[in-house]
Amino acid sequence: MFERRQILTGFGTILGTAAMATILPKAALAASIKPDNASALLVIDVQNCFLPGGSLAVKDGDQVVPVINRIAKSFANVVLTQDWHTSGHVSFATTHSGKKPFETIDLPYGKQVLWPDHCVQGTEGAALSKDLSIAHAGLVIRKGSNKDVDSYSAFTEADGKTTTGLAAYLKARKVERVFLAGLATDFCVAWSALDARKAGFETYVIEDACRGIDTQGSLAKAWADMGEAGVKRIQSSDIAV
Ligand code: VGL
Ligand code: ZN
Repeated sequence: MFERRQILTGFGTILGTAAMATILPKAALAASIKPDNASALLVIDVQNCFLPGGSLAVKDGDQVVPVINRIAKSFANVVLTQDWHTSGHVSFATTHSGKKPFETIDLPYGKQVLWPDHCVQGTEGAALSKDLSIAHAGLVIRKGSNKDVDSYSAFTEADGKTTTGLAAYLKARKVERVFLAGLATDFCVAWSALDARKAGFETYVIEDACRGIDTQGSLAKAWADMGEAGVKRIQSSDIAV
């Protein structure tokens, strides 16, 4: 199933990584991952608030949609997530007098970045993009509904203990590998990927199917943290469609 890695490792030991790229035929590099029944695609927060024109728009966020629609066809198991806050949520700058978006505060569970109001339950901004086309998705997880606790992760709230039930759902369905796509790379995608590793899943982030917010070095830090945790960074072209 992961021929690319095996090929790279084989050549790498003999020739070193620099030589590899030049001698490997392109066909051997393309689309070497074939999702099976033990694979799930997690589509993180592709919601209007995070798309151009939204209150917490991620740059080029809309560009992930066609990529996700294409790869989703290869997955029997797809889970969608929605950031789903109360009004007056603790993560909103407007909830804290004198605070502006992108400042941070200390909360009982740790540092919290403050955001513009976004993804309020039942609003148009919280709706999934109308351009997402994944009718076969089996589950929608809504997270961040606790007024006093944020939840970037699709698995566990920011208190580090309250579960959304996603890991148990995936395990009940015999999923061993998760692939992440969506918004934003450095917050909800990264936190979900790190928790997927903690829950014991083989974890892949599909870089070109994600876009980041990148505030105060968050994007570089997210990739570093994910790399350290054993999250694999791949491209959508690595997935056989
Ligand atoms: C997100 C910031 C605040 C995300 C959600 O989906 O990455 N980022 N809430
Ligand atoms: Zn949020």
